[in-house]
Amino acid sequence: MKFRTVLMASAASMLVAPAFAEEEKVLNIYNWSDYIAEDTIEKFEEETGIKVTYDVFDSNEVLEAKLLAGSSGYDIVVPSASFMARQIQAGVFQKLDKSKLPNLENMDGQIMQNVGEYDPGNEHAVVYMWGTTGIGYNVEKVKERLGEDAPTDSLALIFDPANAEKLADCGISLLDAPTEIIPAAMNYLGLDPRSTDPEDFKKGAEAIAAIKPHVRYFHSSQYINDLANGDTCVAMGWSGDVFQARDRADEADNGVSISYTIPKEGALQWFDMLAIPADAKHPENAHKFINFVMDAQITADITNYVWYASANEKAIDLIDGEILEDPGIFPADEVKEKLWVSPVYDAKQDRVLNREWTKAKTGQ
Ligand code: SPD
Repeated sequence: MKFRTVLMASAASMLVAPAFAEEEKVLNIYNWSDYIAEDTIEKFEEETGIKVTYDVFDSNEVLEAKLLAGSSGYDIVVPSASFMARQIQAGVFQKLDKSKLPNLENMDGQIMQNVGEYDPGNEHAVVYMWGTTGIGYNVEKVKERLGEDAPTDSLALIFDPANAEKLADCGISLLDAPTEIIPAAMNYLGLDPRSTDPEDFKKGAEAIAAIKPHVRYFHSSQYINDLANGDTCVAMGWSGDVFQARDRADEADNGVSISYTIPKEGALQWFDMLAIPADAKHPENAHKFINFVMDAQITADITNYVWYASANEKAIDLIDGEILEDPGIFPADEVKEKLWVSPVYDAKQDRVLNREWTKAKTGQ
């Protein structure tokens, strides 16, 4: 009897063995460019012995295309929450095993609850960093062209064609991000930036087409260096990226002074999420990485390097005062009230947005 029990037990353990087999010590990460501290990956590798391959992107659309095609080969990806919501519906992600994420307790409960709108119960992802989409500008060059009263605190700086024309020679860039720039243009026009009415998309796109002759390019990462080097002077861009541009200019000591504003009309507030694709080959290692990033010191180091806000409550005391006190990174409550979060566009709305975007970019 005893022998039979042992046999059965060992047969059972053979059946479940693959689930517990130790993963090969590798991890494939796909994150936004300019979005991690210099030593984060090295520290993770040292601590865990896991070898990381780290690739970057600068567009939610590019990430989404890879995820929907399947077999991306990635174990960790970082979609923005509004994109992640529909990717969850498409079955792209696996649920997190929260027993492997003890550092979850470090996260800001309010922010996690807010992103629960996109992922009920925070079952599939945790917040990596968050930020706003606002205006980065070269203080001197804008002043030279628009005077002391240049509306640097307003979307009119970019979307008023008269201003855009005066700034054209020093270079305006817009993010290549239809779900962000069309709503910003709608907001400039006094429309609800969260509207999903095709007519509103069209009006927003027409406002972009009106300034298109004065826009040097649409791109979502090149503007960091261009602003820093003085090669462009206004960018509609992501908060931390503009602060990185300012930092690079300061380090180069090249006389370029960069500033970032959240427009007074309001701005998009977004959350980028750490998630594990359903077909990830190394989910154990992926959980180790997510837990590692939620360590207060590690996430504070990232914020201190990339100038994006952390959603980690325990990290707050470890963040540089200069960053913590900057209203462009951690906005005051009255500014927060003017921020909006992106709706989850369904496939049809997404098609209309993209069609209008193409028309605006090609000036049709
Ligand atoms: N360079 C890092 C940029 C991260 C930007 N995340 C974009 C969120 C867009 N909604």
